[in-house]
Amino acid sequence: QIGFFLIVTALSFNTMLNAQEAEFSNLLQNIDSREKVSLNGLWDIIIDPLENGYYNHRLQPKDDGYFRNAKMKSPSDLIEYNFDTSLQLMVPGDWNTQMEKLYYYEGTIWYKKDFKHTVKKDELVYLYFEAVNYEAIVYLNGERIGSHIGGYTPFQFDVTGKLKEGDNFVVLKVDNKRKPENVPTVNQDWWNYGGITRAVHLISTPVSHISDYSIQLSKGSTNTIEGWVTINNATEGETVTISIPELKKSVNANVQNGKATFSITAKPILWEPKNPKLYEVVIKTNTDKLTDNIGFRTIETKGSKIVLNGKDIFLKGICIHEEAPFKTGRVTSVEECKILLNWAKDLGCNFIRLAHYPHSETMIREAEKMGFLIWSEIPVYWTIQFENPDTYNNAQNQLTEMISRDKNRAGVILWSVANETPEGIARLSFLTNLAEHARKLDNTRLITAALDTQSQDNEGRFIEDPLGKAVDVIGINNYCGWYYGSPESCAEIKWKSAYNKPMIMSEIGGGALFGLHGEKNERWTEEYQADVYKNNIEMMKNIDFLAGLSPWLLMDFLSSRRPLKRIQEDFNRKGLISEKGMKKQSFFILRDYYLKENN
Ligand code: GCB
Repeated sequence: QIGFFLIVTALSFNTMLNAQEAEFSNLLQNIDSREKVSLNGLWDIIIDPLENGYYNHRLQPKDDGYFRNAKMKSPSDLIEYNFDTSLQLMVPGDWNTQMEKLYYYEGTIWYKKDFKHTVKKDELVYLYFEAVNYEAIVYLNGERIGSHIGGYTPFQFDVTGKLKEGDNFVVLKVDNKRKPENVPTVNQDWWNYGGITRAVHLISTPVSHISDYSIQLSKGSTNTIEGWVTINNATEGETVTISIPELKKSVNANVQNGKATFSITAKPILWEPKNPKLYEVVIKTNTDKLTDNIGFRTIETKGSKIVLNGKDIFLKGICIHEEAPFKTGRVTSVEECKILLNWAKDLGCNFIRLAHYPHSETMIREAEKMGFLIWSEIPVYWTIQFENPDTYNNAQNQLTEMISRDKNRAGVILWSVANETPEGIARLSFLTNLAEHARKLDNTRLITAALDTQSQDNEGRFIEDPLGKAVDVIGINNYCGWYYGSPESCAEIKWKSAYNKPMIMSEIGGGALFGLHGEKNERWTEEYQADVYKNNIEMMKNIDFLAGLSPWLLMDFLSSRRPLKRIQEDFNRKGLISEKGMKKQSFFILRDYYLKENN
């Protein structure tokens, strides 16, 4: 009976979710091509663990909270906060690594920034946040303008008419408390960096402006570029021109109901790792003009192969967290992205798995320019509340925002909907719905998920998780030699799959402290880790449906699950490179393997 109830609940949940429309969020595209003012730099902050600036003593939201940014007017005034004499934090940046006392802090911090603005007629202004972890409530000049949930995707508010001539201030209540219903949930193996972790901008556009677009080769074709452009405040029937000067192509399309669709016959040089060709694409309306650099390529699967531009490709990859080299904390600069990516290049990679959440747009764009194929993921990680509709909506929203932002990036070939989720009816329906949602938004890329549910029998490991049905490419996380088995035992393991689909070994690995040496059976030594890699590489050679590999991971990273003193010191040590940039032995073992694979 309980089983029946579960099935009925899962089915009705399923129907409810299917009823939803797949729509983009109208997130401004290619913000670097827009006129914008940066709100980065030092922000005044108030640390507020009890949320005193939000609730009164009856725990009701109050209307004279810290967002009012009140100032004393007479000596007798009682105002128990003052942003102008407060602490300060750098934006973009996590708070944990900027102030010792915030290292473990999870809760609310108020941020305030003063700025000057000149009001111009005939323009719209958006307040754009590249990411805030986790929940943000945003106030402009003391008034609430909106909120956002999810720590790794961008969001924006139209603030036209709310900005004043001259002095303005923006206040954010940022809360990174972990909650069971959140995505990710309460446990995760990476640091819960709080704060305004990515850049903030004021972006101006003409009143009638290009709000979104999608421009790619149509699925399976190498000579038809198709897409659409949406216009905010469009005139019905107006013309949008899309041109690709290098290809000597230009088409006009008419706007109907705010959207123009088009198709261009062309034979572009295809984007690929060895030649990551990008074309300048210009989109023009009567009032607006945007330029983007776009690559064209096809990606599909054939049986157990991943096929790029009609040719089989083996993905030589590595997993990367968005953690800054040398100083730890969140990556905040293009230079830090480049260091990580150059290490991946040095390793011989053509592929990166950006774990376990959408990385910054800068990271994606730099990776694309360098020719990396990219796996991009939302933080549906471990055991989230699969039966909770709010949790589903949150995950779906993060997926929509990720695809919204990066749908024009040729480098991105895989959208991942989950990592290491436990089998079950509610989870299957949750993730199948996410996969369907991603396909409705973008039918040109492949859908994947990293699974750790493979079963084991005398002959080896067997992939039969029913989620395999919902994805195009199966990711497998498997820690032979670390969480189970000795390293030597791995080489012999045989793999079978119930699906005729490509499999990427999306994680393998083991920990080592850089500079710690010993016998290969001594945990935490570089020799032990190297042995894990050698034997796993042998295992890999026996998997005929293996289409790629992305070991765990490029660089050691902070995680509160890793307390072992003198070894971990809060770092997950499975990096091939230490957090200080030192390469461990296993880096060179993996590199040798990749250099011998010659595609
Ligand atoms: C995993 C997770 C990853 C962890 C890793 C580990 O399977 O996907 O987030 O950090 O294992 O080190 O245990």
